[in-house]
Amino acid sequence: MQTIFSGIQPSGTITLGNYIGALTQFIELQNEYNCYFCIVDQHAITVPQDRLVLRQNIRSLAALYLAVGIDPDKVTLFIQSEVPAHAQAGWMLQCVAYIGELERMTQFKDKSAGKEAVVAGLLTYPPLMAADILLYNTNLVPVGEDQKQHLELTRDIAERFNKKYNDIFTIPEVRIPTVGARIMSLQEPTKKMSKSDPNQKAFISLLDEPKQIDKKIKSAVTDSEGLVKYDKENKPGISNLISIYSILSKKSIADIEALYEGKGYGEFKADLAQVVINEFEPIQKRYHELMKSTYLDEVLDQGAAKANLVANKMIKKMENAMGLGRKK
Ligand code: ATP
Ligand code: LTN
Repeated sequence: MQTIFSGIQPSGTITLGNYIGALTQFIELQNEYNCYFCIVDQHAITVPQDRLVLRQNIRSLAALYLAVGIDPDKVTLFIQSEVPAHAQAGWMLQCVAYIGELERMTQFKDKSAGKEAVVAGLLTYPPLMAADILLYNTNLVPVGEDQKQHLELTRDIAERFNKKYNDIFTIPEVRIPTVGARIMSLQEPTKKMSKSDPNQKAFISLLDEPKQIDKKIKSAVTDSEGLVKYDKENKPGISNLISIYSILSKKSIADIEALYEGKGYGEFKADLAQVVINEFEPIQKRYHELMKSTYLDEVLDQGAAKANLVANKMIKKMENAMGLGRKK
């Protein structure tokens, strides 16, 4: 059976973008692959976090993974910082990665732009991500479009290590969904929807109340044409909303355009809000039950135990390949 690894940062509450771009893929794949899904809290601290909020977001993300349908009997769900091998392998891979290639990463450029003091972790984020993936002999990494560049770098780092030291890493492939790989911000539809966007109106979170969802969709930026027509170049706002509608309702874009012919954005937006609310309602119900239970901790303990076992084997191989410590 082939192995899958993917991670989500507990940098806020997951958004409709994370749900469509990442989580729905995970649910589909868990039946056919040996899956590792990780709450990458060490990645989240590359930008400032409040410690109590971070703790809350970690737990909440774990509950949301389960609430959307991730089955802990099928997958290994764990918290990155509870598996020290990630930081250990991350360091070794920092000694393989070049500063030049790290500086070229768009995520680094975006997140460091305009900042006076940029922490080193923001630059060295990709070797840690490569460590996450390479520790588990991963074959496939399901992610949204924005992570493609990081995956290419992971492959380069793995190939470089294999050539320079010893051929121990599986070279992973990226898996990007054909639709919904890049859900856009509701306020700036040329920018991706992001859970850490300071503008709350720019994203829909999985835990938003029906009223908030309705309000956010109604105030989503569109255009003055009033035509429900998909045209990504010239009408990015309405096109983004049509994509969301299409993915969640499983109706084709053409069917949606036909359905709203001669009708304005108001009616379309009200219906879309209902589609999103209906999708989230059962998830939110399960989420609140899980947050109260001790089951969540059992799942995370078991996940960390399994991940530690597998990852430590790879650490030994890496240390042997590089000549660290004594032969084990
Ligand atoms: P942050 O705002 O902290 O950078 P984020 O919302 O961009 O967070 P991540 O935790 O970095 O989310 O990403 C988790 C997964 O969701 C990744 O696979 C990523 O590619 C995917 N993803 C993130 N944003 C979107 C989006 N707007 N559309 C589709 N997929 C997305
Ligand atoms: N960089 C990713 C989060 C992430 C990840 C991973 C994704 C960290 N480690 C390993 C896939 C595999 C992000 O910002 N979305």
